[in-house]
Parts: sequence; C-alpha cells; structure tokens
Amino acid sequence: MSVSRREALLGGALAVGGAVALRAKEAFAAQGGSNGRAWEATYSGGRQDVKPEKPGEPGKDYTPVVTPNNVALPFKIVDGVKVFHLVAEEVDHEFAPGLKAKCWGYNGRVHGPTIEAVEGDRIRVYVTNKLPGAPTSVHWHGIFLPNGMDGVAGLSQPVIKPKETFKYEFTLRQHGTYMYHSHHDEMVQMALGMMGMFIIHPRKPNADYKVDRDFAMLLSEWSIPAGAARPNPNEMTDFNVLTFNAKAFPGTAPLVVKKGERVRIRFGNLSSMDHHPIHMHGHYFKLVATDGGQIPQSAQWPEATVLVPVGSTRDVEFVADAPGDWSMHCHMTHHAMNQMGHGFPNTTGMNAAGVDDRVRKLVPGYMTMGQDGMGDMADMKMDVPKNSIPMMGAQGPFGTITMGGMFTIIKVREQLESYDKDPGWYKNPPGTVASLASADDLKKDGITT
Ligand SMILES: [Cu+2]
Repeated sequence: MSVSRREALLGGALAVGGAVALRAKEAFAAQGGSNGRAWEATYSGGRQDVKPEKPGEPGKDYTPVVTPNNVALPFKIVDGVKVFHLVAEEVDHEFAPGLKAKCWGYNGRVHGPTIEAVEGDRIRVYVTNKLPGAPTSVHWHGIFLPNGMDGVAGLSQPVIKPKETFKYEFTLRQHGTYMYHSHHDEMVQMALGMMGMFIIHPRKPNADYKVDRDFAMLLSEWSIPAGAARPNPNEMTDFNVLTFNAKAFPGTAPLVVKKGERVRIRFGNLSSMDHHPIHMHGHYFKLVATDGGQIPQSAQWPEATVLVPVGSTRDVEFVADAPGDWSMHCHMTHHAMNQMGHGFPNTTGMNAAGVDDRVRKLVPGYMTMGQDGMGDMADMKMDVPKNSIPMMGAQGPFGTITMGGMFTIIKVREQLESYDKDPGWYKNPPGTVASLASADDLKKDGITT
C-alpha cells in the first residue's frame, strides 16, 4: 500500500510537532519545582488515584502547623487510612470581646478546624450535616482528587441533606497549603463561616521546607450590622468585620516566636469579595509557595506586603531576627477597622460648636465626632450598641492602638517561657523608643517649630 504525499507530509509534521512538545515539557520539568519532578506529576491533577503510603505521623514526619485562635482536626487511623470527621453546624462565635454572632461552621468552631496530613496519606473524611435545615457539601480547594470527590453539589455529588453523613476518600498526591469550604449555596454558607485550612506536608521534605514555626491564617470578611445576631450573607461591598482565623483585633491571638527562628505563615483567603494585601512590620518575607505548590528558590521574591487574592493561598517565610511587637495587618485601612468605622458621616475639619448646642435641644448629650479624625474615639469609652465592638481600639503599652479587624501582632522574643503563653508587651531597650523632642534637641539640630 502506498503512502500518499499528503499523509507522508502530515506524518512528518506530527513527528516534528511531537518532538517540540516533548522538548518543551522537558525544559519545563528541568526548571519546574524545587523537586524537579516531571511537569505532569508536579502540576497536573489528571493522574489517577495513587498508591497510599504509611500514614504520616506528627512530630516524626512533620512539624504540626499552628492555627492561632483555632485547632487541628483530630484523626484516627483505621487500616492505614486517616479518618477525620467534620460536623457542619450552627455555632455561637465570638469575633472579639463584645461581639458574638450565630454563624455556621464545623465541629463547634468558626472557621472549621485545620485539617493536616502528609503527601501519600490516604484520608477518609466523614461530613455530618447538622445545619438547621440547609443541605451542604464540602469542596477540597486546590487538592488533586478523583472528580467525584470534589464536593461541588449538583455537579460532582448530590447535596448532603440535613442529618445525613457523607464519606469522602482519596489519597493525597501533592503538598502545600489548601483550604476546604462549602460548595452548596456558596454565597450564604461561606459568608456564614463554612471554611477551613487544609495543610499537606511533603512526604520527603527538601532542605528548604524545614521551619521552626509554621502558622496558618485564613482571611475572611463579614457583614454584621451593629446589634445584629447574624452575619448578613447578602452584603456585596460593605463588610464591617474583617478577620484572621475568624477573629477581629483585639480578639486575634499573637504569633509568638523566638528570635532567630525561621517562620512560615500560610495565608488563605476565602473572603466573599476582597483581596487582602497583608503587611508585616520589622521584617521582609519571601513568597515561597502558592496553592500551585512550592516556588523554586530562584523565583522567590522578597517583599513586605503579600497580596492574597480571594480563593488563593500564599506562603511566606522569614527569619525573625528583630525582637519586638510587630504588627501584621491587611493594608486596606478599612480592613484594619471594626464595625463602627463604617457608614459614618464625614465631619473632618468641621466646626461643630454651634451645631452641637442646637442638636442637644433635640437629642440630649449629642456630640458631633470626628472633626479632628477618629483617633480619639477609642479613648472616649463611648457606649456602643449592644453586641457590637468599637471601630478600633485596644490598650497597648503606650496608649490606644487605633486598629481593629484584620490586625494581629507578631511577638519576637529573645527569651520565651512557652509558645502558648502571651509574653506580654515588648520591653524596648532604653533610648530606642520615639519620644518627645527636648528643647536642647531642637536647638542642637536647628529645628524651629
Ligand atoms: Cu483586606
């Protein structure tokens, strides 16, 4: 049988095309990932389920992560499989002292506890639905798994009806920072808190991976009108409670580390509508991983603010070499603020003296506020509506800290009693705190005021 000229040409073209594709894949593999695995193995979820390995043990195969203000989800091992149990339910959650709301979460917590495992682990997660009347499902965000385990209600599985328990089972074939969240009635269920972190440690960590302290921080946002008992899931733009691990400052627990330690912070963002640029003081960090995996060292970059987009995770690492109390917060100013800072009339620069006298005739005790900015408001000890928190304010060692919301403190200490105990405020060495300039200082440096 003769081969036509067209077929011969086509065959040649395919062969050339195939070779080019192969070379591109090899090139990608050569530069791909710090572990240099093949492109498909490292970046594709398309492989079939893999053979499980022995369940990884905390302390031996990995150093457990710390989830400030939350805990790890316990597990047991049954015939070589790690078995977890999530219970979806309504939870009375406190965001900060003075502000509670009825939320939806898992296992009595908002957000759900952190799931932690090791690459190669076979896991089985039971999900019991104890929500008041609502069906649900759980999606394992960023994790390679068989399609039917992906948790998208209607698309990859039926909903989990109230009182039902579903079973998810798959083998973990990647490592990194991932998340889990409801994937039914998403807008409502996620706005009410149904989410958590999912950390997978590498089976064979490379030298780059080891850190002394490993933290997980899930970013989210809420609309809770002052005095309301439930977050409003219909809000699109005006979120007034911004949280790290579902806590607003001063409800956020500090991140306690020893000087010189190598620290990793894993950020996940499952806010409804906002990305969060998280800024850390006193240090810079390196962006070392995304939800697509570890970034090769040559491609990591240093920065002092990491943008964590919605639906993404970002891992940063730094050496805590500067003792002190360093703030870490979302740099969107309205995101480092609590409820009462929103929807407030702008009175900056206004002369309210006459207005106050007249309004007081109608509203006794009335006082216009904010003419000189709002920094003093935290000091006024004003009454706030029942079940609400002032827009900002916690007492620091030098006065009021005018921040709230997505704000926390990294406490770096030379001596530490325990990681679990707040070491109190940092004691600055004498002569290293900004202070009132003396007349002599001004004279010496020729400053006129
Ligand atoms: Cu933000």
